[in-house]
Amino acid sequence: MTKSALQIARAAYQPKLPKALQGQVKAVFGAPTQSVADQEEIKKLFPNTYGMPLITFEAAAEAQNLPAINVGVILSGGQAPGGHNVISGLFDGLKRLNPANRLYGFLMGPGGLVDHNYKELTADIIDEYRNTGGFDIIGSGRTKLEKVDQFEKGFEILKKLNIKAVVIIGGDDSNTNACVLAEYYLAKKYGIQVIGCPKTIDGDLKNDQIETSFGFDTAVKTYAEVIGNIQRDCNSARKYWHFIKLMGRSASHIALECALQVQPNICIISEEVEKKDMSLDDIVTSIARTVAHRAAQGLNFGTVLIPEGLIEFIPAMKRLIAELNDILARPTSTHERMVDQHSWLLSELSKENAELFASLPQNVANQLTMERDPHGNVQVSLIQTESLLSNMVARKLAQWKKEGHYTGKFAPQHHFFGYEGRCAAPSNFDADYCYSLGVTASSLIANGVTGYMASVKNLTAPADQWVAGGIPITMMFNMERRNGEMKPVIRKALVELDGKPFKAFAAVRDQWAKETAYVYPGPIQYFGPSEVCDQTTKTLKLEQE
Ligand code: FBP
Repeated sequence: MTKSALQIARAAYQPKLPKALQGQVKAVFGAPTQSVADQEEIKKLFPNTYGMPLITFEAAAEAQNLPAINVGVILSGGQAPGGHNVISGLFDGLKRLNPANRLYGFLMGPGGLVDHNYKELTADIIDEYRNTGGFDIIGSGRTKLEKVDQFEKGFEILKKLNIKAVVIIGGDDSNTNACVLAEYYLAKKYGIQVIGCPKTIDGDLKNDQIETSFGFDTAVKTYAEVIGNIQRDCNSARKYWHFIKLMGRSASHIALECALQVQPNICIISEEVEKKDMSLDDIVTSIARTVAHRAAQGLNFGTVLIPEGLIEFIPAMKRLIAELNDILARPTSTHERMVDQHSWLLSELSKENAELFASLPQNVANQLTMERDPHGNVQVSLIQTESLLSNMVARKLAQWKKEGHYTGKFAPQHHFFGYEGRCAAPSNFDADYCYSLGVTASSLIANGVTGYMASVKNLTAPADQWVAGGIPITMMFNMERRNGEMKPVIRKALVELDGKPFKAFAAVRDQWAKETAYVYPGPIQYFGPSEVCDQTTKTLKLEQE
């Protein structure tokens, strides 16, 4: 395989580890824990894994002398930079515990465990993937591990391969399911440990115990680089308004962090839109006002950052989507639907929803009615919010022009950044954090625990001062309604409007809207001065201040 010069040089990078993980490790067990809410219900659902203590790792003088074991690893959900380093850290940690330990990877996500697709990860394979982006070492998938027959199918192959522990690298749902699996195997006395690792570029798996999920750092730096380049282009040609949609499913952490890094003219935060009960027209009007204000200063250019999940946070759009879901799920003659679906839907919708539906550009109205997932829901991530907004802003400006309130030029460009950042070569932060998470997972396995998530804290300090340990997953649970049923889940972290990152943004955004205060972060640096290469995100810095 031909490799780039960076890949070759980067392969030799030795990730930094917390002091406690650099040699022999011992576990210090803290006091029993409780779930963040709904303690009684969660205790009942997890009688074997509830209340376990927090674990912190410290340097030890002596080795543990453990018998050889086999371990399995699974990558679950969307790619995030650093996944390969979690696996290489896990591999190195296991080999340090006992050179006869073996690691198996289940292929293409949790489905690999259920369908018995796996491969042994040997030193040669691991060496090919150190410090690289992507999940291609074993592939990933979105199969949910939640049913007893899947757990039993998994057990068959784990028993056959003599695997004593499985590490599941995933987001909030995958870690919730990891805990359900841990509880099941413990109740059945199958002797298999299950350990989770916090992954997702979305940054929404964080709480009092988990400071950040891995991958967020590299992904946002990659997007910020490209947005910075666009801003420089924009400030050079001075003729375009760039509407940039950013991945992140529901939470706006990615958009907010990019805004803090690049200082755009506008960044919409979905959580604020919901809190203020803003309508689509409110958002459009506020963008158009900024466009008009800049135009009056002769500045017919700018940048707008839009979080991927925005549509679902606009209360009126949410109501429209819910009604469309119901109408389209009804058995109706195909003839009625196909002849003039738009008029047919307008006649079926309630007055409020029909008005909103009629105001949408035709292509967006079509996306709302056609793109449905297997559960019958609109796939909001496929809606081109960036062109929806620019389209509606253009209409509003045209109206203002007619009325004599606006005289500028408005030429929009559209972008969507998501996949560009999910497999980027991990930044030093993600390379170090992920490798540390992997070694931490091996130490949790060595200590015989199950139902824990690997954790590394104190992340804004230099890596040797990071604190590694384990968090009982039940500690992060609360009960939430999912698909009509109350379920124990890890609470998804949305942008907090009283949190420091949002407040820092809100304090300066009016100035960024009027002036051209762009910052150009440039590409991630892997070699060079620490203040350039080892920066964490602004979100993490502000949150940990
Ligand atoms: P995870 O939550 O599984 O980490 O996935 C994150 C994500 O990249 C979201 O930002 C995005 O909405 C989604 O995955 C896209 O999914 P897919 O890869 O299936 O297109």
